[in-house]
Amino acid sequence: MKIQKALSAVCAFVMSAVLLPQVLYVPEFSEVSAAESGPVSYYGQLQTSGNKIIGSSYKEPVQVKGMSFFWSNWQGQYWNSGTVDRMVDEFKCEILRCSLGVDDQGSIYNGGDVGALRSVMDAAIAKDIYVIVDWHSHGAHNNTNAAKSFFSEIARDYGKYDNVIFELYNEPTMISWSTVKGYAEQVIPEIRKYSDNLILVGTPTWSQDVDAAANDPINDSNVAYVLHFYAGTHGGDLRGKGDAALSKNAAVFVSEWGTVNADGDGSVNVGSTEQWLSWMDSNKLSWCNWAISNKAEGSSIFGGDGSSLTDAGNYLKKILNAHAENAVWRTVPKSETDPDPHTSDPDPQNVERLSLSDSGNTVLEAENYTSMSGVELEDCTQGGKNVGYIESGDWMSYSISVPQAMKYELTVDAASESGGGQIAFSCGGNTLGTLDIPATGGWQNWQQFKVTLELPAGESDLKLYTQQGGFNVDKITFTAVGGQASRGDINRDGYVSAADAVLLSRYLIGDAQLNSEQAEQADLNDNQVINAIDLTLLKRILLRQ
Ligand code: IDC
Repeated sequence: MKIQKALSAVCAFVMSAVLLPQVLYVPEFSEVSAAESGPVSYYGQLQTSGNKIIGSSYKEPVQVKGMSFFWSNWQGQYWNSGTVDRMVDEFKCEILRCSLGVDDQGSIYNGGDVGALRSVMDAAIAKDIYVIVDWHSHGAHNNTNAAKSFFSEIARDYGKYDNVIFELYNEPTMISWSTVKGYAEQVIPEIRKYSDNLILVGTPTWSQDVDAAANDPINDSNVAYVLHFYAGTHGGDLRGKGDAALSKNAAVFVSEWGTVNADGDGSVNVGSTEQWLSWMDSNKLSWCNWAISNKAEGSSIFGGDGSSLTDAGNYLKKILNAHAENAVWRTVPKSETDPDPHTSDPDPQNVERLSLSDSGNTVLEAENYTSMSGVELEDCTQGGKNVGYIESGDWMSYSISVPQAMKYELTVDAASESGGGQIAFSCGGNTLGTLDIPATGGWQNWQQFKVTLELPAGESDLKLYTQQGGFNVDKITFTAVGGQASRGDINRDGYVSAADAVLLSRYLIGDAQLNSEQAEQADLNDNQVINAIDLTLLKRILLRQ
């Protein structure tokens, strides 16, 4: 059930609320409200959860995709509600990034227009999409006070909208992470006076060194680190930095990327872009593409006439429209993703019985239960699905077939953000053993936990009952212990060999007696009867040997 994760989100919210000053500002300007139903009313406020970003009302990883406006001071003609509507309706953007032009000394360019920024933000809120307020500078730390007063004002007026994301520093250049972090630590409290929304922090080397940030993270519960790439220039090395940051449990946000070269020009590099897109999809990284512009350079989505689409424009429209085909908020009714939709238990599935190998490994995918109570499936970072929302009293049942009664070591791939829990394994009402699952630091931070169980022979239902929740389970690997049978050594000479088959054959025709220890070895399927089936099982073991 979803209570566990909802609780941790509530705790995160309460904790961040505690850090807020006592008096929350009540804005005086006229309220903006969503005229349409879009991703924001579905997912809610974006929040970091381990290395993922989830929604306050959708507790699964959220990935939103959209476009970035160009420097406001140079392409102000697009900073209006007409462009926002076109980006949402035609391009299917779920997020827009407002790159407010700020010079290298950290001051808003003369042409920069905060009024236009506000009208774009209002239009985005009306369309129910996410909107990033980007302090688009390469030298913001040179004027921290300007950033502080700007973000304080914007957070005061817009921080209560789930739509709004604050991006503190587009791209620091060749400066240290500690300098950037020092700047962010001064600006963040200005925002936190009014809002606990997601904050994006740019990283050194034009927002590439997310690994450096992940090694020394900012102490705030809702911060993600920014990675920018240009497909014509950057490839696997930069993705490696992203992977390193994710492996340190940092949330990564691609607030700007280009299909072209890092100078913003050149032709669309489809091959490299596709590699980047699939990497971002597999890590559920949200993104904005550069740029809503008609400047004569390859990254502009508009041509010289200001409205026709360039190669980059057509390509981005295609990518964003394809994403719209599958986006959860467009395809799954909200009622189905609301907390704990399970009203009737158990929930059956049509799954084939799994035959366990008696000599090697057999993998059981946790989602292949035949029935369950109270759990849900979700996308797994290890591939496929995992079982999630497992809480005390929830269970999954699996149809298995065991060639002969023997010990198996079960390796359970499990994850738990905090707390963990305990699984009790049973077959036919008999408890076989229990396994403790400790916290792994994230709902997709998979670790392996082992327990050895003696499984009865033949077909049975293996039940995983949750003594205490909660945790996620991805798969269980069954390893026949020692790769050899724990039965079949009927003459007790330490080996399962042809001599045992001869002894069993003689017993079956009444030509030999077995003592109780030998009889236990002869009852290969552990059904309390020694007959020709046991001889067949024994012969099968011998043939494999
Ligand atoms: C570029 C514009 C270019 C402009 C330049 C000014 O495309 O026309 O002359 O800014 O600095 C980034 C930056 C983004 C750049 C873009 C392309 O965030 O502002 O825009 N880029 O160079 N980082 C990597 C590439």
